[in-house]
Amino acid sequence: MSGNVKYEILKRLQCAEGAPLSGQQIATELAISRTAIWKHMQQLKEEGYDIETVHKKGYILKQAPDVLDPAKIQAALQTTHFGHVVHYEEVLDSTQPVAHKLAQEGAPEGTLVICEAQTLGRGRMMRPWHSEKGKGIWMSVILRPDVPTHKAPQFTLVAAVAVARAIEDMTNVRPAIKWPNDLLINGLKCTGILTEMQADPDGVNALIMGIGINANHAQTDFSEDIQTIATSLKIASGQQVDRAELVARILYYLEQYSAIYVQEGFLNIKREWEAYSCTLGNRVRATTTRDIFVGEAIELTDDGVLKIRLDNGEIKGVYSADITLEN
Ligand code: BT5
Repeated sequence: MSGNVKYEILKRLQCAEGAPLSGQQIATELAISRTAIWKHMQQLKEEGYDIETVHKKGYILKQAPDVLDPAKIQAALQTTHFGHVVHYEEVLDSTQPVAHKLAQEGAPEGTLVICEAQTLGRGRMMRPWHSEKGKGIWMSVILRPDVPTHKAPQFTLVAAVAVARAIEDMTNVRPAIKWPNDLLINGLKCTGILTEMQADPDGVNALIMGIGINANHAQTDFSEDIQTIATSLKIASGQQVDRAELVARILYYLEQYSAIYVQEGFLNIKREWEAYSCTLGNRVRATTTRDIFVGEAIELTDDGVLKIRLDNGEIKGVYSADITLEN
């Protein structure tokens, strides 16, 4: 069925919130026949949507399958432009290069690239990112903020706050942000963020915001090398997460917070970031490409730099590092 009609039907079924929706009404609104609507409903059922037909009243959406279908994501969207263009594939090497290419070709801000599985998902410094099929959210979003290049790393912090709020809304579990790019629950990693940049001499041309979330994994779904460091939202909340709805929520907050950042600067984002942080006030080990610093994380500066007070009292500013919490 055409993505557009599917989206229009799903949106109406969702908005009806369990009340029967008349086939005639949808048919009139979409200017197609009732038979066509009936066929679309059959197709949705085949795709796993539990739709009840109530005689003479219409259709009720009882349950939607946990799929990252663009029509399902878009039916749940509450954004002005984020997520309005979606590039979906079942399997990709990685969503990042696809988003890079689309950005180079002029894709608009808020374009989403998403898939069910990545075969070559990557973290920072090309470290592998495990992207189990059908269990997680593996997505890249194109942002086009009008900012100079040195501001780009702060968008990792913007995204961390956006994703943390979306997760909290959807699961009632409050993740902690570990500077700069991890979300943890009970000390275990449920989300990693990777911000990459396309720049020209005038500043940022595009940011490719990669977000990986372990959503519905059981502990045994994680491969051996991350068994002891990873968790999922399902493990933490005890409940299956509707991934498409979570994606829509993330896009909502990403749109909000990136606009706040561009209009008002980092300060308001920083306050929210601090409230989620499990880094500040703690003893940390920061491994940068050059040094290892051990001490207390005392401050996030307005530039997004983490300040660490070493045991000898010296204060170091760290732009990017791997952080281990020491207590
Ligand atoms: C990150 O890197 O945490 C950024 C991860 C970004 C992934 C998204 S998915 C969509 C988009 N497309 C991509 O190809 N990437 C982005 P980093 O801080 O370098 O952490 C990487 C480390 O996390 C690895 O070395 C493992 O130890 C660990 N790790 C790998 N997969 C994991 C997973 N699924 N859950 C928890 N930890 C994992």
